[in-house]
Amino acid sequence: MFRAIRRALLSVTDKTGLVELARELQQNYGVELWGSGGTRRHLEGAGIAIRDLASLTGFPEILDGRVKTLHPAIYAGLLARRDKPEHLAELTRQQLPTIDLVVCNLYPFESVSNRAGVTEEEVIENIDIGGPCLIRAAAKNFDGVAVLVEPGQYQQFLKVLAEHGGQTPRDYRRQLAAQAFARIREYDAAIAAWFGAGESASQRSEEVKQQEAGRLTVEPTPSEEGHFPETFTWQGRLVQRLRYGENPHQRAALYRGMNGSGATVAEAEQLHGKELSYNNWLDVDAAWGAVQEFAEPACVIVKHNNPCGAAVAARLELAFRRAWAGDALSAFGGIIACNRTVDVATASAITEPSARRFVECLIAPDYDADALEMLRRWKEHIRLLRLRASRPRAERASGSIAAQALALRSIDGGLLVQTVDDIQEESDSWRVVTRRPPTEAERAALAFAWRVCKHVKSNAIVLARDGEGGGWEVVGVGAGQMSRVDAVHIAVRKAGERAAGAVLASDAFFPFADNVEAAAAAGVTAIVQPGGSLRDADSIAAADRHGLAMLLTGVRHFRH
Ligand code: 93A
Repeated sequence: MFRAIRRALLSVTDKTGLVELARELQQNYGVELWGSGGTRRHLEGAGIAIRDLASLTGFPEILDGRVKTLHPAIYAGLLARRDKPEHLAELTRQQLPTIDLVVCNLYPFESVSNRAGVTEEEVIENIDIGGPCLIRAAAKNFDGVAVLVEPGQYQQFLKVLAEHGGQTPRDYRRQLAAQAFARIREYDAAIAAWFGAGESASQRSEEVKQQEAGRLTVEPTPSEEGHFPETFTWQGRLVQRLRYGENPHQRAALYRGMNGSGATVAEAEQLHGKELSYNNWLDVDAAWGAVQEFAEPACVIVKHNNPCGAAVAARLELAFRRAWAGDALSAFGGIIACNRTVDVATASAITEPSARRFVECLIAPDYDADALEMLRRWKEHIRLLRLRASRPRAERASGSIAAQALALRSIDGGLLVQTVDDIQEESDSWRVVTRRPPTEAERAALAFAWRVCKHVKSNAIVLARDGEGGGWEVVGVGAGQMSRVDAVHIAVRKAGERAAGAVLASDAFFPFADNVEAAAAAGVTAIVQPGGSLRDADSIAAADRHGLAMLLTGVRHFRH
């Protein structure tokens, strides 16, 4: 059955898209709007007429807003059955209106309770009582009432209204009710989890715990090493409803694996700044993974999931300066990861006014108090993250899949699961294949370039060289190219004059000698690559012709 919307009750914490929705409801369909305090003020501020619920209930909001909408006058209008004349007659007797639409999203319990340093009182105050009641009442009575529980639903709702002359079909309202109850279940689960319900860990089997940690459930027997089980379950807990996904029209959320080790990126503590976006999380993950490659003070700057700068130096400040200088144009608006406590010297370098830097996020194991203060004062929005420990290396010796960290990615209708790319490599065992062996300095620079290259999307080429006063730095990156030689050309162009005397790392073998020719023409002196091409001999001959040193790793680092 189709139903028109004459009266709507609006009560939302997340005001995204509210003005547009309210305006369209009012102007196109003549809907009468009623709102709770903050929602009403927000709409009035945008010049939209909306009635005060107090004029319906005859009761003001009390107890600091703990009681705003909890009133029989509202619930009668929501719960009255439209198909029962007695119900409607009763409303008339009591002089109460029916309410046909509820737009309500809840206090942000999930994000507040996950915030670092939050107090118990703050968490408790963010348990929404009235909102879930409104939503449940509207959803129960979906036969007559429509309910929207998040801004992502508004557009489709307006489309449905437009298609049906301002009415909603029953099956659509039923669908909305299902979404509403699912949202309530999710919200209540987060609250119950915070209170510790169902957390009697000692009672749970090891198998269940592993499952919850996002690990495989089966401990393979020796004969089955490398075996993946028949079913795979990953469970996570909502950390953050993201404002949107990769693009504003996509919806998104971040989940954290159950029983986290405290050392994963999803568990990083945010100390300052705006909420991280979907793309921020991806880039923070990429930057953190890359900087963990290094034992010495190191800094990696990521843009669009690829390192654009990286450096290792005696001090973090120098590493930062060199990482930034590696490609200052690309670094603007980037994500910075450090593997040392951010000190005042580093914070001063990041914030120095003459450099006019713009940084989206910074992640580090910690911050000195003054450095943190300096960064906070520098930019209101810069997202500062702390992740004290890095993920422990997989226990390779056991060879068991269950003991290793896994990387999960989705494809249409499926999940791809692999162990993470954390093979231990010793550059000493790389094979020299050219007449000229690398110098010690070249070998060290190659080892640095190779580690960065592992974190660059394929086809990946990294040019690096030693820094003044020690350490190494990236001078050019060619990332995500469909042909390897294009990646070489891009890395060389990025490096400019600094390509001469640099070393080159390639994440996979050279299919043709043109890569080596291009590198040699730019002045590259040494190359590291996995080897394994049918035409390795051609590449090696080209290197010999130009006096380059070449090392083969026997290990490939594709990153797709
Ligand atoms: O504190 S409450 O649990 N008590 C209520 O009666 C109530 N009614 C709606 N919170 C209540 N709400 C919530 O207030 C809604 O779920 C919404 O998130 C928020 C909107 O408040 P305002 O319109 O004042 O910004």
